[in-house]
Amino acid sequence: MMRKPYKHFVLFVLVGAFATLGTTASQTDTSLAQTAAKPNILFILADDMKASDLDHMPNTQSLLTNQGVKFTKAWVTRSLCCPSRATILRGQYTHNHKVWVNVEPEGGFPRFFNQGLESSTIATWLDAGGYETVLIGKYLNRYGNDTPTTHVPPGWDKWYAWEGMYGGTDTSYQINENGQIVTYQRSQIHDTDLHAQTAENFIRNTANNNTPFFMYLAPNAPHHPSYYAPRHASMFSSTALPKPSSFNEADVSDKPKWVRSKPRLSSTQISDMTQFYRKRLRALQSVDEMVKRLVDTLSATGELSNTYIVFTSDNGIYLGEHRLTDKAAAYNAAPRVPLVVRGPGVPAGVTRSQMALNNDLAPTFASWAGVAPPAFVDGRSLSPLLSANPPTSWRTAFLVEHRSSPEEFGYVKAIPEYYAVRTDRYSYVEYPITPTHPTKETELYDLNADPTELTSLHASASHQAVISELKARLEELKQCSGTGPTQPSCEAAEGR
Ligand SMILES: [Ca+2]
Ligand SMILES: [Ca+2]
Repeated sequence: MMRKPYKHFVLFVLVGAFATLGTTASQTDTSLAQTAAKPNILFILADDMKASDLDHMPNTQSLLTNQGVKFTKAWVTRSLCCPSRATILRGQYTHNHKVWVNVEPEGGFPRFFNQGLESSTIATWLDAGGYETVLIGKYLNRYGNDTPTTHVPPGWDKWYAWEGMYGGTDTSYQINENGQIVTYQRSQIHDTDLHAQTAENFIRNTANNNTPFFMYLAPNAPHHPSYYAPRHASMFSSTALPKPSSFNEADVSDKPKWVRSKPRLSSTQISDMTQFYRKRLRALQSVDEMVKRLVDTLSATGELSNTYIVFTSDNGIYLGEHRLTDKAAAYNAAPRVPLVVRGPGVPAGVTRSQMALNNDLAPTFASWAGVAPPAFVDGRSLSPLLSANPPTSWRTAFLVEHRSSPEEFGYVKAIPEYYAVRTDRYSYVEYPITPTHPTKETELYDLNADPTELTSLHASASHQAVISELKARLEELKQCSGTGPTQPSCEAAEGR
C-alpha cells in the first residue's frame, strides 16, 4: 500500500507561502483548514437498480436527492454488471478496457486482472493522493467465483469483497475481509446490513485519524435473487408493477429480429415479474436504511460537511418494457440509472438534465481528490455540473455498446452485437453483420416524439439525413480513445 504523503506536503507548501506573503495568523488557520481537508468520498453503487426505484427509498430522497443534485439523464455505456464496473473503476468505455461480458475469457474479473487493469484504477489514484481507500461489497463478476480468493487488488487499504456471484447461496455468503475469507449465515445478518455495519465502523475509525477516505460501497441489492431482510417482508405486498407505454409492446414489427422473435409476455410471466419487482423494492429498503445510518455516522463524527456522497447503479433492468427482461439492450430502461450527488458546494434539491455517464465517475472522484486522472480516461469530471452555475455546453452524444461471447448467459447472447449513439433527441442503433448475425439492422427513435421508443424510424425517408449525421457520429464514438495516436478523444467525439 502507498504511504500517505499528502498532508505533510500541503503543510510545507502553505507554511512557505504564508511566510512569503506575511499572512496573518487567523487567515493562516482558515486557509490551512480549507486546503488540508481533502473531502471524503462515499460512493454507493446499487446493482441492477432502475432510476425509478429511487421513488421507493425515502431516506435516500430526503438525505441525498433533496440535499444535492439529481441527474435526470444518467446513463451507463454498457448495461451489464462487470463491464459497467470496469468502466467505473477506470473511467473508460468498454471498447477501451475490453471487459466485454461477465464471464471469462472475454469478461469478468479474470479479463480485468489478466490485462493488468488493476494497476491503475480509481483506488490506486486516490490511494496515491493520500486517501484511505476501502471497498465493501461486490467487486467484479467472477471474483472468487469457483474457488474463494484471498487476492486484494492494489490501491485498496481495506477490503471487504464478495466471493462469488449473486450474493452467495440462500443460506450463507462469504466475504474476503482483508485477505481472510469469512462465512456469514443469512439467518445471522442480512448482507446489506453487514455492509452497513462494516461501513459505519470504517467511518468511525477513519474519522479519528484526519485522513480523507474513499469508500466504494457496493451492495448486492436489488439484483436477482433480491434477498431482503425479514423486517421488510410485509412491505410492497400490493405494489403494482409499473407499466409504461412500452410495457409488453404490442407491435414490434418496427424492431430488429431478436426482439420480433420474442412472444408477448404471458400473465404468468407478468405475475412473476410483479413478485420480482416487490422483492427488489424490499431488498432496497436495507440500502435505504444504510444511507441514513451512514449519513448519521458522518454527522456524528463531524465529517458530513466535508463528504461527497454519490448514489448510483451499475445498470438498470427491463421489467417488461418491449417484452424484455434482464439488461444489455439499448432501449432506455437498461442503460438508464439513478444518480444523486451531495457534498461540499453542491446545491441542494436541484436537477441536472445534462448527460452523465458511468465513465464520468472515476474522473469526478479524481477531481475532488485533487489528483490528475491518467490519459486513458474517457469520461469527464461532473464537478462543473455540481456547481450553482453549471456550464451551458456539455456533451451532446455518447456511445452505448454491446458484444457477447459463447460463454455468456442466454439473455446476453440473444442480443446481437450493436453500437448505439444517444443524443438528447435521438437513439440510433446499428447491429452489424457478424458470423451469427447475417443481416445488418438499424433502429432510430425520436425521443422527443416517442420517449418510450415504440416506433423505430430507421426506414423513414424524412429521417435519412439525420441518420447520416448519427452514423458519422457513431463511427467517431466507436473509435474514440483517450490514448490512441489517431483516434479522436472520447470527449471530442461526444462534443463539449
Ligand atoms: Ca448489475
Ligand atoms: Ca413498436
